[in-house]
Amino acid sequence: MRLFIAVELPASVRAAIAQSAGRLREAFPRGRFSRGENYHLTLAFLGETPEARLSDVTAAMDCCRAQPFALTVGAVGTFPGGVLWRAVDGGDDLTRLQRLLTAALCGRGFRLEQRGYKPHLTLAREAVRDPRVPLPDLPPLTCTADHMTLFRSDRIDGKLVYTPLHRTKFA
Ligand code: 2AM
Repeated sequence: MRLFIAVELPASVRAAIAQSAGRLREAFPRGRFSRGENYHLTLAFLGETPEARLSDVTAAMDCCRAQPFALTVGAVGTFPGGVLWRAVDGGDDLTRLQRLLTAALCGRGFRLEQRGYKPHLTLAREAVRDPRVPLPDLPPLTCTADHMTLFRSDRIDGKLVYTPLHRTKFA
């Protein structure tokens, strides 16, 4: 199963982000825009993982001690290959949590990609910009991160479907 661990966002924030993605469509007339229900902030990407390792993943999550913290969804950016995203600022709390979780997973033998962590929410893939259209001014959005979730990712009838398997509360 293909797994990743992410901070889920409240439905109201997901709806506001979906609205902001709608406002970007003129500047990015081509692209596969994510479904609003799928917005999340990835902390660790495990990729293809045997089911027998699930308990090690959840144990790694549960050993991370964290307090709820504020997240701000801000600027729009792109990665090469057409990933369109909004940056997420979670300050030192987010950095600390991501490092704790990575260390807990690596300590249980998981191999994670060591590319630098750039907290973001993916709005679209294969997005192509129309340079004549200026980017709209998108107001920042804030919310509280109070848990992290282990998701299984499946492609069903061409759609990415994320199923929550385990949640660890921050308290
Ligand atoms: P992305 O949105 O930037 O593609 C589910 O696929 C989640 O895991 C997405 O948030 C995705 O980030 C992330 N992800 C996919 N492949 C990844 C990889 N090789 N390394 C890190 N994160 C990855």
